[in-house]
Parts: sequence; structure tokens; C-alpha cells
Amino acid sequence: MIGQVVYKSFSTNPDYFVLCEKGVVRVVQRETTSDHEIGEFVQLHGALKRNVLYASSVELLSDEKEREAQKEAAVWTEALLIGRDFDALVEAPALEKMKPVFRQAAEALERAVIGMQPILVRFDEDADGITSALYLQSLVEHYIEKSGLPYPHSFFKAFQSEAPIFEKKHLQHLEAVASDFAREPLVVLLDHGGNEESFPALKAAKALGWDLMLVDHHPPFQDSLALFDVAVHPAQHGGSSAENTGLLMYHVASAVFAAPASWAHFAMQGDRSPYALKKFFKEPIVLDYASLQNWPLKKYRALLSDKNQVDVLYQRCLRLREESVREAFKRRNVQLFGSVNVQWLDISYLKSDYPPKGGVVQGLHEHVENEGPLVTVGFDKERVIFRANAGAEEAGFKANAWISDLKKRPGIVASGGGHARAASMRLKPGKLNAARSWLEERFKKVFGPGSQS
Ligand SMILES: [Mn+2]
Repeated sequence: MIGQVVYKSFSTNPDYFVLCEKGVVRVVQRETTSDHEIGEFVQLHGALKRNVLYASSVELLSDEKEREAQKEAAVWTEALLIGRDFDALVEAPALEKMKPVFRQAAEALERAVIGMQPILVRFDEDADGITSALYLQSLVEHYIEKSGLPYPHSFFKAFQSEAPIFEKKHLQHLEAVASDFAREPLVVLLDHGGNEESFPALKAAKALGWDLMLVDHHPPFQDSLALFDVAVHPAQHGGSSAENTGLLMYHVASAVFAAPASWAHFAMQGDRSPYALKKFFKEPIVLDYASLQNWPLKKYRALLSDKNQVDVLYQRCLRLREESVREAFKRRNVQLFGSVNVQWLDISYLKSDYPPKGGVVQGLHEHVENEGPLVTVGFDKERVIFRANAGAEEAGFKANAWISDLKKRPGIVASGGGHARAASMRLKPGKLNAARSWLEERFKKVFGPGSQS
């Protein structure tokens, strides 16, 4: 029998995994001694019992025979691939266009399993990132089961990212993980990693010989995207961030098995996708809360299949949110400009992880937004968060445009942006007062004279 070494144990007389016409078999060397490299083609003799070949000899093929074997290996691999037809979950033109990309991503994952390549995943720390990772894990599990390939579950590892950037320190962490394996990994970044800030670490990862896959919907940086062997990104196909990562991963998974749609619906609600169902789900709120605990994937998965635990955690989230709004309401400071109320909230008192600072500002805003035109401004020395209702927008408020205007004043804004009625900016050190005075002036100019109420 001839075959290609796809994996081997760390030993001077290693056991191998070999791709051959029978699929991928384990080769045990008891009566023979050899040490071939991963990727090399070998001639094998021995006794095959189930998926294990007890080898009596393992010899390197001649160059001439190797060329033939390479063609055959492509055929063996092809025969192991699984694909199925699938429909788009929601009516979004970009999803139809992306079907070949979803298939390409699914196939790349299948090829990693066939080739015994470790799959190392980093996912963003919210409902969208978590559900994306669940789809990826399920895809791999289903494929292993369906194909009968000997891929160990321990070759799939998923890590929650604490920042929406792939940085050098994250690369170093993955390097340590990858050093346990005999071949370079396929690294998959979910719901983060296609941006400019990730470029240096991506470049370094590529230099290590790693395969890189991205599934993301955040504004991409083209040079970063170009470093991925497979990039699943709606912006490349006429889509936008509306096609969020959980939704994208649903389709990648659906190219291999009948993936559950519920996780994608949770992700769409969590990311406020316009394609989200009108129905309300507790799960995304609970996932965002649980993500603060940095659970292993299987614990998130267990949570989503346990209605009682979802209910219990949801009640806890509700209580924490209500308490935070009561406290914020006590601390707010209201000024009337013309006919628009501006409520200021100094959020530097917030110490707990939940609800997040933006969530507290949002909660306070929702609490009073039906009482006429309203702008809510949450701030501390590092950031300013804006929320506004329709009345305030009609009166001339436009958070993103105002942030752009303030950016033209040098030295105040570090970064920022968003939408007309919801946006935020980061401040340069010591610039809170400058930003506040500028805002007050702007409120007066646009809404009318101010008075404390
Ligand atoms: Mn997302």
C-alpha cells in the first residue's frame, strides 16, 4: 500500500497517520524502524486491522513514483470531502453570493481534519463570537463522525478573545499551544481579526507557515484580509456588518450538516442585525453575561440547551440591569437646551463588569426616552458615549457627525464613530473638560439656550 504521511508522533521511531486509498490509517511501527517527514510518500507493508496498520516496513517512494502518488492523494482526499446543498437563512443578497465562499471555508476545515492539522480558534467574547465558535466546533465534530476519520477531538482548540484585535500576545499564546503538535495549525479567527490593528500579528503568523482563516463582519482592512488563506467577509461580496459572524458561520456549517438555526438567531439579536427575528430571545443576553466568565465552549453549549439555566441567568441579568438604571438615574445631571433634554452621566463610578458601561448608558436612556427630545451623554476621562431619540435627531443632533466635527479640533478625540443616534468616542488624556465644553456650546448653538432643570 502507498500513502502520504500526514502526522507522526514525537518519537525517534514514530507512529504515523497516513492518507491512503482507505482514508487515513494509523501506522504502528513495532517490527520496523523509520522516521519520515510529514508530507512524504511511503510504501507500506504490514497487517491492517481496522484502521491500524501494523507495519513490517515503511519506505520512502522514489521521486518518480511520488509524482503518481501525489495525483492519487488528491483523489483520496476528494473522496473524503462531504458537501451538501443549503439555503440562506435570511433573505440577504450577499448570502447567496457568498455560497461558494461558505463551501470553500467548509472544505478547508474538512481538509484540515483529513490532514490531521490542529485547528486553533479564537472567537470574540460576545453572543456572536460564541455562537460562531459553536458552529465551527459542531461542523468539525459532525465531519469526524460522518467521515470516520481518526482526527482526535483534542486537535480542535477554541479560545475566547478578550479584545477585538489579534495581537502579538495572542499569537504567542497560540504558538505555545501549537508547539504540542507535530504540524503547523490552521488558525481560525471568528468575529475579529480582519482589521488594521491585527495586521502585524497576522503577518507574523503567516511567516510561521500557519494556515489562516477569517470569518468576520467588522470593517475590514484589505492588507489584513489578503493574509488569510480563506476570508469569509460580507464586505467582499456586497454585504455589510448586517451579515454578522454567527449568521455567516451558520452557512459554513450548513455546507456540511443540518446546523441548528437558533444560534444564528441569537447572534443576530445580540449584534442587532437588521435580519434578526422580531421575536425576543433571552439567550444572547445570557451569553453576553456568561462571556465575562470566559467559559470553555462546551459550557456555553450546555447553557444553550438548558432552558432553566437560561432563565435563572436571565433573571440575574435583568436584576443587575434594573439596579444599574436606578443608580444611574440618581446620579444623572439634566440640562435643558431649547426643547431638548440632555442627561449627563459620569460613568466613572461604575466598577462592575456587568452591565457594561455602554449598557448602563443605554439603560438610562431607554428609561426616560419617551418623555420628549433627549440626548444621553455618558462620560469618563477616557470616553464619551452618546444615545439620542428621534426627537433629538429631528432637533439637529447627529452623534457621528458631531464626533467628526470635534475630530477636526486637534488633540481631543483619539478615535470614535457610530451612528446618528448611537455613537462613542475615545478621548486623548486630560481632554474630558475640553470635550464637554465643546458639546455644551454645540447643544446651545443647535438646540437653543440652556438651563439646568
Ligand atoms: Mn459580531
